[in-house]
Amino acid sequence: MTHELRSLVAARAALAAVAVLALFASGCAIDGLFFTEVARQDHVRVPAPAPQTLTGTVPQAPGAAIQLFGANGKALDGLAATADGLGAFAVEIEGTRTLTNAILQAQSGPRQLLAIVPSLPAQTSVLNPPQTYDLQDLSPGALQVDATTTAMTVLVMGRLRANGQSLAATSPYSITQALIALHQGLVQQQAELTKFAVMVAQLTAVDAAAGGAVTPLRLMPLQGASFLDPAFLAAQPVDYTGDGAADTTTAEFDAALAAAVDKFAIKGCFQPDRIRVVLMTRVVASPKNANCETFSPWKAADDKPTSTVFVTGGIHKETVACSASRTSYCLTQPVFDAAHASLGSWKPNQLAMYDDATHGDETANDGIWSLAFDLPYWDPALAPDKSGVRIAYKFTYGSQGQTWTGSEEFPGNQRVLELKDVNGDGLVTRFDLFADETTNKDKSNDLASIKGGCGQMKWQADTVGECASDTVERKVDLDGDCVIDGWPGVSASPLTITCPES
Ligand SMILES: [Ca+2]
Ligand SMILES: [Ca+2]
Ligand SMILES: [Ca+2]
Ligand SMILES: [Ca+2]
Repeated sequence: MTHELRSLVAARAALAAVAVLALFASGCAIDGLFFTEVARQDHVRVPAPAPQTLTGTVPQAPGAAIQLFGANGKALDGLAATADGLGAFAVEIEGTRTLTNAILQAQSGPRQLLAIVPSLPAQTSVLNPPQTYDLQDLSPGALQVDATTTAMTVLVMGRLRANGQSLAATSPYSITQALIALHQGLVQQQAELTKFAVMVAQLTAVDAAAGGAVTPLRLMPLQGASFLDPAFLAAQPVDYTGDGAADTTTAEFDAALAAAVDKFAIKGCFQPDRIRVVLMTRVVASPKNANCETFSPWKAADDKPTSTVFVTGGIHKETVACSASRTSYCLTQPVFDAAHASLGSWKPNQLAMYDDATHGDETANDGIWSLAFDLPYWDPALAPDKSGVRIAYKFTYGSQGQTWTGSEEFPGNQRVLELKDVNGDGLVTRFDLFADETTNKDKSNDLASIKGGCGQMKWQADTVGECASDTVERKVDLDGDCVIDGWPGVSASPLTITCPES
């Protein structure tokens, strides 16, 4: 035997020993018959794949009950364990089972700590030895389950709810990316994220031995309900705001969460070059514009009871066209033409809008008319001149096929919109009151100078001096009290693709 061969044999023996040690060290029972069968290459009896183990630590809650929940918020049967005296835990998971956007909860009395497990793959082969995954390798920022991972979990859930997305319908890749961004934001002490994380830290610091087992955080509150359980505050006075007085309502928690979820995005795996756009308007008798002044919607359009709402427009001429020197972040002529046609090619009263909860419309008969379009897209921030796909459009109030006369919201000018997904929900949404000349109207814009109005609308990248730009999607005043409330509701879902594996 040559020296080389002897070394090789020794190395293989050592490797085998390590493998066997690893099997025993994992503490999982392996059926001796399984090895015999495999050794004989006899596959008559196919054993179940070896189990997997999820390990981690929750130092703040030694002895805690550990439970895994699915992406639907329901407890996963059998996926539970008890942490030891130092907070270490190991949850055994059947080898056939895949975890996707699962939530791990550690509970000790009223003390509750959370973390997200974006993905834990099932065993790919019955021949695989038992696998052990540590939470910190699966969940960015989860070196241990603590107040920070708890805050990150609620922030992810809050962001999804604000987007109208569900955890179950979001890719683990997207959740992983969001956790990375969130953790970075917290490390950098981003103000809104930190404020919310401090509140969660107060709530999770509640004495585990205190009476009651009502935990502070709800995994899947009903729409409109708080992620903070009021029953917890009632049973367990906590000063989560840090002003020295116990807090009895969820109001400040909810406000801090709403502010914090605006500071990061959950980027789904959206189509890279197309986006769904929902245009919305409302025809009301005495609307208030962005100056908070009442205006008439009937300056150019006739107030006819038989009329309905239409929209028309096209690609704005200031969208960059592809050329020899610009081959990306631009529109080719065929793409330009198709998108222009889908926006109505500036023919009035042809493209009907809907107030029946279809075509992107969220609520039937609420007076908000909507129409969804699928248009070419790139993120303007990535373009060399920071410009995106730019569209122009106008609403009309008339009858099918009517001319502009007596139906348009204002003559001579148009609304402008640069396609940019500001809130990261994979949609571009834009709501403007019919005939409001203070928002995204391009010329003769009536926005008051005190609000940054300069008479005309500049694209965001071209904004100079103190001129306000109102050319991208944004939150709006939904109830006409001149205070901006939130994102307009739509029933459209984003254009998605299968996510790349992380
Ligand atoms: Ca307080
Ligand atoms: Ca509606
Ligand atoms: Ca959006
Ligand atoms: Ca309002």
